[in-house]
Amino acid sequence: MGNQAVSLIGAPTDIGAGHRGASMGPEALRVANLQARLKARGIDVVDRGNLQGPLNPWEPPREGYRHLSAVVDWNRAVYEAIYGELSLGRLPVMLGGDHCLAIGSITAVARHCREHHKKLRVLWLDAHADFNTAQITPSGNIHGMPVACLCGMGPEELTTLGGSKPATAPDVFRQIGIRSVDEGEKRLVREARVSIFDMRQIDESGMKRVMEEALEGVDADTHLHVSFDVDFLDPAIAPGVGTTVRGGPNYREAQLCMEMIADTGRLASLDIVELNPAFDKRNQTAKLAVDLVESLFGKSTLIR
Ligand code: 6HN
Ligand code: MN
Ligand code: MN
Ligand code: MN
Repeated sequence: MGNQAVSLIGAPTDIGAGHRGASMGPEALRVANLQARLKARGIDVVDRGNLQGPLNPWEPPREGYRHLSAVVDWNRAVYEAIYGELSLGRLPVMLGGDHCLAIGSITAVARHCREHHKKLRVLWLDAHADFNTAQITPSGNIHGMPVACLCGMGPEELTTLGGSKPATAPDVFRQIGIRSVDEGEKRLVREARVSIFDMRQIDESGMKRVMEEALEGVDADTHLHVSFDVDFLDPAIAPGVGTTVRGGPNYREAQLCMEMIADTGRLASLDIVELNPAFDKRNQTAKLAVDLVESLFGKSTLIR
């Protein structure tokens, strides 16, 4: 993995979230030394700075969506930036920002995969399934909807971001760490047959077996995208998120998850989202996220 070229792209917004503060995520990751820590691994890392978009007007939902037009603006910017980096042959790391931005990043990744005849696999590390629609959302917050949008269920402006719809299909996703799914959302993920490795399964089978299954079929033709929602982690070690849910992976389980992804050698794009410094203590969650991202880029592989 030594001669990879990585581009960091900040998307400082909380436009799709239910709490303010994820807009500070990119800076918190920089303060936690993300770039230097990856550089120390021998990786060429360029920080492209921050994308720009509308401020958060903090309005109530309209027709099931909060801030839809601003969410579209931000996702267009993310889509263009991520697609551009992939076209340069670089590995884009989107520093969110809330999880609605994965609509833009993964739509770009899916287009890149179509153009390069690559199979796409998305590992969705999250406490939540993020498969809500305007009809079933309990909040109207679009960060609870990106997977549905990517699968073609959602507002036209978001489902057609990359030109064609759907951007991708449910079978590319493997969701890991899930422990909070809303009632209507449960029915939808079941109907769409999204592959979900929930916390119950991690408890029963262990992270090792779960990751083996989630990575099954990943080969030389696979583009592996990791969408890392920091609320995946247990709040005891990662308090710096807006939507904590008890009972997530502990430090070693999270490390093993990242290490097993690194072992595939197929990581080709990454989102780090939902980090919320307003809820954090002394930037500990950002530091932990950086730690885990180092493992994702092979840090622990060297000692074996
Ligand atoms: N996230 N399921 C809840 C909702 O409002 O739709 C929470 C979503 C959280 C989304 O953490 O990326
Ligand atoms: Mn490529
Ligand atoms: Mn999420
Ligand atoms: Mn989440």
